[in-house]
Amino acid sequence: MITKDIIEAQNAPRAADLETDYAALGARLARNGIEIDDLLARARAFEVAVPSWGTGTGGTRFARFPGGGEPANIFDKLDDCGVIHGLTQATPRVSLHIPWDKAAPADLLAKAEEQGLGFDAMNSNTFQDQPDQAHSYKFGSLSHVDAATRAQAIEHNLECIEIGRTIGSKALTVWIGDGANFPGQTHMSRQFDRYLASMKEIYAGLPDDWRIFSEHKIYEPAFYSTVVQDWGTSLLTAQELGEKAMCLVDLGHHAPNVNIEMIVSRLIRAGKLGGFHFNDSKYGDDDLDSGTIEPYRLFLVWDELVDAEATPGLDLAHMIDQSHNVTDPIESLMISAMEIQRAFVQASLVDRVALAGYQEENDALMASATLRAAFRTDVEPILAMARMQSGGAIDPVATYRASGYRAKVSESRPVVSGAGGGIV
Ligand SMILES: [Mn+2]
Repeated sequence: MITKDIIEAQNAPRAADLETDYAALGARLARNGIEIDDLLARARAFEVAVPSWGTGTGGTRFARFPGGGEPANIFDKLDDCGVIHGLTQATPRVSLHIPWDKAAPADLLAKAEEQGLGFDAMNSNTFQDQPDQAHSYKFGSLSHVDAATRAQAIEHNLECIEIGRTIGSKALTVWIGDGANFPGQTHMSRQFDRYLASMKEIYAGLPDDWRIFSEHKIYEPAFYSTVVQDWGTSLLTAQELGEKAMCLVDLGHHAPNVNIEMIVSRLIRAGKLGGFHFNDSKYGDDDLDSGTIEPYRLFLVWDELVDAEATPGLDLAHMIDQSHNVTDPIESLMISAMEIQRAFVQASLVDRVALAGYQEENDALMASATLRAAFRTDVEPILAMARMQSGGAIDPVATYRASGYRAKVSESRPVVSGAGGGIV
């Protein structure tokens, strides 16, 4: 939808400045013994998945304010994801959510191929009721007191695996909203036992080359206790299920100020980190674009991920998971992909030999300064060069706006009602 001609026309007036900036940064890095082309190669190889549902406007419990030209179905969403990847060259895979994205597998594969995309982890949904389901999830799903409700939730997850198998996915992410709103409402231990028993049935349905990700979240929709509320519960789950079960850390699913980079480190140490969901927050949850509030924290998470990248068996699935309320979702997802990529490249700049030396000498000041020296480096020329060389846009947002994509799709996509709360 955004042709090579448009991208090239937008890149042309920016290319000379980019070459100048890239050469200047290369000379500066060379003085520190860093070869800029190595970082360029890393930037070009970087990938983060996009959630299909992120292409629509989110909302809060109070309202949703849809934009024009919102995707009406999974095929529109894949078109939008194709735009995001086409311009950033950083998001070649899309994570589907069932039942929102249910469609004939052959049609999904054909549309993905048309857009040059593949499929990432599947996401199940037992946190809301569907019109045709027999049992309500109002009081829980995989941990519900009623066996028939649990069976229905298990069956749904197994169906997600089946759909995923047909489109080349290799993982299932399970997040449940189960919990309690009042002290005494549930027996916390028995509720967790029921959850584990259900997860074991899902685990038994995993193909050999698949993994299951357990995603924790501190609160909401349950406001007193949540069954999988923290990384400890998630680790217990993954350890009890078996080697194909891993923990997935979502940046926004923690209390304010929690040291999330340390959680990453601990889960890597346990051999149980499966992936990461990127977003940002000022107070809680995952409603803001990656890197908008605490870019240094994003960098510190990546510092742990890069530090551990040579760990045997470490195979991480990274995805953007955020809600867009006041921006064009395509623009937010492109900006976020680039911010995540930026933190990855900055973390790749850390002088790990020097850092290890300062740590051995208990030189706290220089150890900290070593991290900040990498974080302060403006790596934008590397990111822009990576995009250009891969066929993307030097300036994705400017190119997207110049293309008139949103106005064009607004002509064919139906206007969406803003009534009611949104999916966040
Ligand atoms: Mn998430």
